[in-house]
Amino acid sequence: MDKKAYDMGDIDYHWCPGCGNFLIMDILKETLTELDLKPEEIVLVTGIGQAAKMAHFTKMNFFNGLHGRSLPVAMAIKAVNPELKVIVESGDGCTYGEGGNHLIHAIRRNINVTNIIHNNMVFGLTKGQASPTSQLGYVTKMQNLGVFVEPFNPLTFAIALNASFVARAYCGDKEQTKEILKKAITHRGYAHIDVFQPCVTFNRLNTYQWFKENTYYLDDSHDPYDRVEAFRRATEKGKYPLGIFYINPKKTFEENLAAYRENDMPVYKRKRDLEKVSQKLLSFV
Ligand SMILES: Cc1ncc(C[n+]2csc(CCOP(=O)(O)OP(=O)(O)O)c2C)c(N)n1
Ligand code: SF4
Ligand SMILES: [Mg+2]
Repeated sequence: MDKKAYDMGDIDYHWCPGCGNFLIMDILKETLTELDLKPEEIVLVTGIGQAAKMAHFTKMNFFNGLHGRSLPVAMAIKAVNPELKVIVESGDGCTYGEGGNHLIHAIRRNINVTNIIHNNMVFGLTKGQASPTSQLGYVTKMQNLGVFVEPFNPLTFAIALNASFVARAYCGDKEQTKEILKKAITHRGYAHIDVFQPCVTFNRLNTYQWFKENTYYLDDSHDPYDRVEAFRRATEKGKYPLGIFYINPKKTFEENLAAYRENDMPVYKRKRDLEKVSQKLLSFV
């Protein structure tokens, strides 16, 4: 596979110069190239926001949905065609704010998708309001006395829901993020990757330098199959650990669906007797 296969060619990228979204896009393209996944084998499902625009800037199947509503779309795609590799991708506001309820149930159902959250700790597209992950005391034009709500912790949240795969990365570290993404994309089941991403225009607190100085990597002594330990690491005060916190192999949503219990042929490929289906539907009226 050639990385250029995911390029849109000569297009305008509606992101600010220096935005961390460029790095995430590049890392994702390289990860997919190294995994030898063809653009036609992938569907990128996004919500609304700066992060979500990535669907317009990469060459692969995509669905750019409503704010916070990417996961139900991803679930429907997997239900109809489990053979597709579905990557969900959006911002911290879209995923943890507007889409919070969908997130709970996508994790519980264990839909076999990779969920990449560009966590810039701000609402970028709408010009810099606080998001669920903004830090305490963070001052914006809207929160002019500083944020007084404790930030949402996506990792403890996902581990508490017994998610199948939970990780955190920083887009300034290309090789490490690529390795985490490779493991997440090849993982069978819901994989949650919160990716720290500087917003150079609206977040002057959590800068490239800040992320560098305030993160470190989990080492080999961390056992990702130990849920209590994963939870403990995700609640650490001070510097933020990066890496794979938790892995919990279990049956996926698709495997649990009645349609796939005895037949793994994607539903969309199956022949339907439309007469029979409509008779059955009419019998409910
Ligand atoms: C239901 C709904 N609420 C609010 C909005 C307005 N809105 C669009 S993008 C956005 C914030 C996006 O922030 P985030 O998801 O963190 O993405 P970023 O732009 O930071 O990448 C908001 C509030 C909307 N489009 N739909
Ligand atoms: S406003 Fe922030 S998140 Fe949006 S493109 Fe600019 S730097 Fe990136
Ligand atoms: Mg954001």
